[in-house]
Amino acid sequence: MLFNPDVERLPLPQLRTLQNSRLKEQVAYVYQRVPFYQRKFDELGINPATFKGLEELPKLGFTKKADFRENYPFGLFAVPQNEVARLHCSSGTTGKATVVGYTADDLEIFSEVVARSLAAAGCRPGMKMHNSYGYGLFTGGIGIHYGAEKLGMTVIPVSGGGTDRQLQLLQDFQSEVICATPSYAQVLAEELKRRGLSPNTLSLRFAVLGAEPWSEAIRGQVQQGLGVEATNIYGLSEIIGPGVSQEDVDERGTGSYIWEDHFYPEIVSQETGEPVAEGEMGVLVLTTLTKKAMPILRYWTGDITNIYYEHSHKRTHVKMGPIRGRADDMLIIRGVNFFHTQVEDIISGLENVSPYYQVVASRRGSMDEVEVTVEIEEVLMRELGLESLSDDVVQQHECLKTLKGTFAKKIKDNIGLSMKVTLLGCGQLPRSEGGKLSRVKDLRNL
Ligand code: ADP
Ligand code: K
Repeated sequence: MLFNPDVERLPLPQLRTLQNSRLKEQVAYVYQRVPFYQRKFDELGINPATFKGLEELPKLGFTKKADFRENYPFGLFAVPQNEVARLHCSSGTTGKATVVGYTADDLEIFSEVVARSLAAAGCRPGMKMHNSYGYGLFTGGIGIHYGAEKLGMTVIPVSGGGTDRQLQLLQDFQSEVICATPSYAQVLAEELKRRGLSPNTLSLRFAVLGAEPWSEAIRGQVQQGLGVEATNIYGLSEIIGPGVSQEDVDERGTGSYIWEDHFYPEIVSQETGEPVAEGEMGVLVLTTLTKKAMPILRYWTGDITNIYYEHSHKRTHVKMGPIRGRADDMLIIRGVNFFHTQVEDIISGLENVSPYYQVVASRRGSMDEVEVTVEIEEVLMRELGLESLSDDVVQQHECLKTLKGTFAKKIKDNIGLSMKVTLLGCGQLPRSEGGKLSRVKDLRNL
């Protein structure tokens, strides 16, 4: 089901025309109303009256996280405070929290794009939505909530944490849909299994997962563990919140549609800031085409991905691949750049290891070191009669020694770096408590 088929299937030439006129309007609007953009455009010699639209977009420079911090709290707003219907803050994954604001019309757009996303994820009017995203200042919980209502769902605003209660509610209310971070969905799946309960005791059919990078391995675990079809939802507070892009349930693994009538995407080189060719990896840069309280032009998301068109599919809008990591999250180890998701890819190809892992970068002398810790599957642990693992125990078991060696070699071959590999027993790595799980620790500059 398409929530807004006219727009979601708008032929590309018409979509471009729409984007172009919206962009020109937006540029004139921010020039008039936001001193930050007025100064910027003056410096860059941009005249909104003669601005040509999309073809000149790259001339506008970037808006970065630091610009939000410097204009904290309301400096980037384009409307007087009494026209702001709601404020949110980003989680501040990197640095100080960012304040964002919405007019009543902006909130309508927010609900519209979330409703489109949920419909693409398989949700239908009348289905019950168990919303495990955190409610409060973050955009996740409330953003999903209103979008689900707009679609006509029954929303259960559970928020994050309290795994016991979550499972109880899932059983008692028999919700068809769950929204959560992928790491928390993993926790719920695992807990269900630990209790010896089959996913058939629940009525879940769809899971909508986002707010942090995740992999096909995690998708597999959640789908199997909760008995769902799991899709990706992507978004960020600076642009609107969740619902900037969404994977279609029938097109899983082929990327997430960006609702480009509202959010214009570009991919630029992380080093030069220049646009790259379609399909190539780089930093995702987003421009809001319709937002009024806090319009943002060319926001440097820091998220590394690619965008491409797949003309054979259900919608005309462009797709983005999974987020490969963050530009500022990239680790440079002994001159080699890498993302923890590369380690994740290797793990997903290994047998007998769980999708839980941790990457820790540290420094001994002037030497950067990386330690990768993975968990051994419960089945193998049971076969070996082991409760937990330590290095000594690993040395006593040929199959664990081999597994460790294979993993280390794959890392070396694929990433070009030697890393220390540690094997732990199932359940020995920390789990998400409802929020985000940090799988990477960089201890080098502490
Ligand atoms: P929150 O952290 O509360 O979700 P933010 O706006 O602070 O909200 O976070 C936005 C960032 O979260 C994005 O820039 C991206 O790095 C990450 N993110 C959001 N959704 C996804 C997703 N589906 N896959 C990967 N990363 C995501
Ligand atoms: K996030």
